[in-house]
Amino acid sequence: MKYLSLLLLLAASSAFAQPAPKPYGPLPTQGQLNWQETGMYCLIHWGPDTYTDKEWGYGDEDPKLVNPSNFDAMQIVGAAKAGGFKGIIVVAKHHDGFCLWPTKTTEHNISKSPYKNGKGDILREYREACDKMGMKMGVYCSPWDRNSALYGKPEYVTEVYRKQLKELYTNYGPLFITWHDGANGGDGYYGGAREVRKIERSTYYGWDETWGIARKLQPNAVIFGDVGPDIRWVGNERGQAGETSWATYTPHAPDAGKKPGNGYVKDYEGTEGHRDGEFWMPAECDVALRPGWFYHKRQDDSVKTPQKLLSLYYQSVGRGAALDLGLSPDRTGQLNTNDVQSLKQFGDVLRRTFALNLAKGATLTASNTRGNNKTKYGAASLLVDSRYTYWATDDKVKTPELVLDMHQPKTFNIIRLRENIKLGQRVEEVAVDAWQDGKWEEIAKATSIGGNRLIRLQNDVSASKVRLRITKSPVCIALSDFGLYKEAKLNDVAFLIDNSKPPKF
Ligand code: FUL
Repeated sequence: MKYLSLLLLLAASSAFAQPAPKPYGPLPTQGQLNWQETGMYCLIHWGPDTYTDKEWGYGDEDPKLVNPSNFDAMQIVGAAKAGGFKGIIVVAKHHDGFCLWPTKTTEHNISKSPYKNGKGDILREYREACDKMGMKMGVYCSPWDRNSALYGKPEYVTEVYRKQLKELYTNYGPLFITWHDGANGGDGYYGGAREVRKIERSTYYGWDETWGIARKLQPNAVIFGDVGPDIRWVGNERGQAGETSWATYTPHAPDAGKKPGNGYVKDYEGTEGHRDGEFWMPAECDVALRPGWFYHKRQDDSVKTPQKLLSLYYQSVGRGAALDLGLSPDRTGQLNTNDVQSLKQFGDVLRRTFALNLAKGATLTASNTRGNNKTKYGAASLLVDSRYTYWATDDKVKTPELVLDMHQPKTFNIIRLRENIKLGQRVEEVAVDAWQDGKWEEIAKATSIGGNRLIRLQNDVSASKVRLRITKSPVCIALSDFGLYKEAKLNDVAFLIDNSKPPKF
């Protein structure tokens, strides 16, 4: 008896002594982890272009044009929330230079419009709506400014652009992202000069210093730019990350060497990222709900359908990237009902689909558990709703297997896998099998697991046993999630909406 307790004690202490797996490659910052959990947000374009029916204003638009009859931030933010989005990015200034907040840096702002007799502040209204609805907020302030007479001179950067960012970072509460687009320089009004002004994209804005302002004033915000430094552009505006998409990336700015910088970049490499990338810099997929980023009446019938949004969701969020969906309020200052309806149906399908993980309650048998310590590293963590509890294997075990016995047949068509990315992106390839007619049949394969990987099967699979095989990983695994889901049918959702009965979960 004495020996038995001693043995048990030894076994337990050696198991607990087993250190956590060593992190692999570049790791996310806290801001990047928050961003990964945010997953989906909307980018809201509204301003002079809404009234001139353009996509890029020249910079000479009369502020009086911006005169919404019924601007309603709650309607817009509420529609985004109903779509399952967790935050919004407000385009506070687009290339035309018009500022939606009463900035001290230029006269070309909302206080010169008739809106609220010059006392309006669109940013403040969005902030209040976000707070009321539990939504996150971010800002987009275009570096290119076709209105400013100073654009092209160093003073534009020091006296206008950076001061605008300071105002936005100081007066509108905590921001989760600051978004810096890559369209830079060209013809414009420029205070009446009406000429072409070219700048050196990678050096003109002094990005290191400019981003330093965000780091100081909004330490939890991530910075999005063509090539980071925190979040990279996916390289297209179709909302699609690569089938293989690494969170790691090495930007190619020739002047800045390998340092992240908003300079020249091989955009197309943003789609897949780099397996051996030097930085943790996952992709954001931006795509508009309509053909354009701004509202155009003629596009009222071209709003992306919930089905289309769903496939974009799997091609962005499902590949470890984020979905940044463009919304375009109209001239009244609200979203068109077609947009609202599509968002709502999309959100309902997502909520209903992911409400139930069919793998819950399964008996799990793993081929290996780190230090045999099931409490700390056991596969049961995969079914716990946390992105950071995880199943880990011994250092030398890089291709383990896991069998899930669900005890009765379950029908699914979505498989979800996530790694504990606090330990880096480790797993390169996996395969999933289903027990069919007395044998294992491969039903799916996937690459680059990372923070989120959704596999949408062509057909439903019914099985009582499922097997996960990690087929390629340079190091031992640290997997945090395994889920099986059955996608809700859009028709069911539409039916519920028609009857004004929100689905119950
Ligand atoms: C681009 C801009 O040129 C477009 O107008 C839009 O704002 C898009 C989201 O970013 O760089």
